[in-house]
Amino acid sequence: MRIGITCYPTYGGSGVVATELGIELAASGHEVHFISYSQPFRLTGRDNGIFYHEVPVSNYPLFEFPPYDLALASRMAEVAEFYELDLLHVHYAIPHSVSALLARQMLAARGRCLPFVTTLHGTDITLVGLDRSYLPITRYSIQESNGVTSISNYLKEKTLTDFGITSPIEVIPNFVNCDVYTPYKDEAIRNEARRRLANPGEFILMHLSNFRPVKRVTDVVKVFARVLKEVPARLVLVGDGPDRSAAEWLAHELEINDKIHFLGKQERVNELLPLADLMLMPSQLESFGLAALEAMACRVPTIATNVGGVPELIDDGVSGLLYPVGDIDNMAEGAIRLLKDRERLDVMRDAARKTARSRFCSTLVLPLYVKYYEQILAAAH
Ligand code: GMT
Repeated sequence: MRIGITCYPTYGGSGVVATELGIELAASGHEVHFISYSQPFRLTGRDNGIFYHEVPVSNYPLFEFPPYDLALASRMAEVAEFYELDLLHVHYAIPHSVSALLARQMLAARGRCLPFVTTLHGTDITLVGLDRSYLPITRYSIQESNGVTSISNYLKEKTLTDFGITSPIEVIPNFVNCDVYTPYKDEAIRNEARRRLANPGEFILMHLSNFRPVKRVTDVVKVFARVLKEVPARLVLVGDGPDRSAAEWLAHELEINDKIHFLGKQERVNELLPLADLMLMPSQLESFGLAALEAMACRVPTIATNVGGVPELIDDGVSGLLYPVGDIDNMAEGAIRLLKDRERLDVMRDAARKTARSRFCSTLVLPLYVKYYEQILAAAH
């Protein structure tokens, strides 16, 4: 198939999922065309069967807000025509599904069929889509999509209830390539690599996100401060975003800044994650929690909040630990008990990797997308 993929290229889990999906599709022989305002950040260095089409958004003094959605729709229609795309797959409803809808209509007027699939990721429904100003058009573009998938049951139910959507939504969970996200085979090499981040005998706690308020990064620092009172440890923060400076301020205030590494945005998180002993994800809401899945594939269990789709990924007490939002004391207590019980930690680490491999590996999930595309194409023609 020839598939056009549109996503947010620089920020957040939906762009990561879209990029990894494109890479996997291309690796299995499909032709993938990314259409976006900049190259998706995880795409660097991959080119077999993958094309990237930038969307130029021209500015003009009259445009207080440059019309990206229109430029995107235009480019989608052009690319679909020039490269004979079979379908478009847009990630994150706003504004991508609206642009895809326009592109489909533009091509229909020229006698061409261009169905599109919308994948819902989370904040497009839970935050942005419920803003009254975005709700009607988001609902319309979801309803008008040829196919809609959501990355968890939680998000599917939320969309059906909050948006009153009547068309079917297919749940296709997020996935991870378990050969790329994998634990170190040799413990000595892992220990050597850990020395860049921690002294021998220190545990490594990690957090990976876009540092938006929904991620509650200051809770990560607070949990770590409590853990540090009981066990020698370092905190490694991967990513960047609006709440980074709040986290840095707190680290200084608590006088633990010398135990924390702010690494900023990193391209190869698969090389960092397996160095951790525990992942922290104390989010206000996660419709899935991709960062936790990537850690689990690297045999790193997550201490997370019991919200949204997270319980569909993490089995509390088995492959990680779940707590109510803001329950800093118990999250820290859970982490300390786990770190002090090497045997229990090892069992949980194995369970985390096993969950990633047996339920969320790209080899299992990719065929679900391909089958879904085939259904959509059959229905559209
Ligand atoms: O919250 C983010 O990190 C951004 C957002 C996105 O769409 O980029 O993430 C959502 O999609 C991810 C990938 O499917 C999910 O793993 C996240 O749980 C989800 N975030 C929220 O629901 C807050």
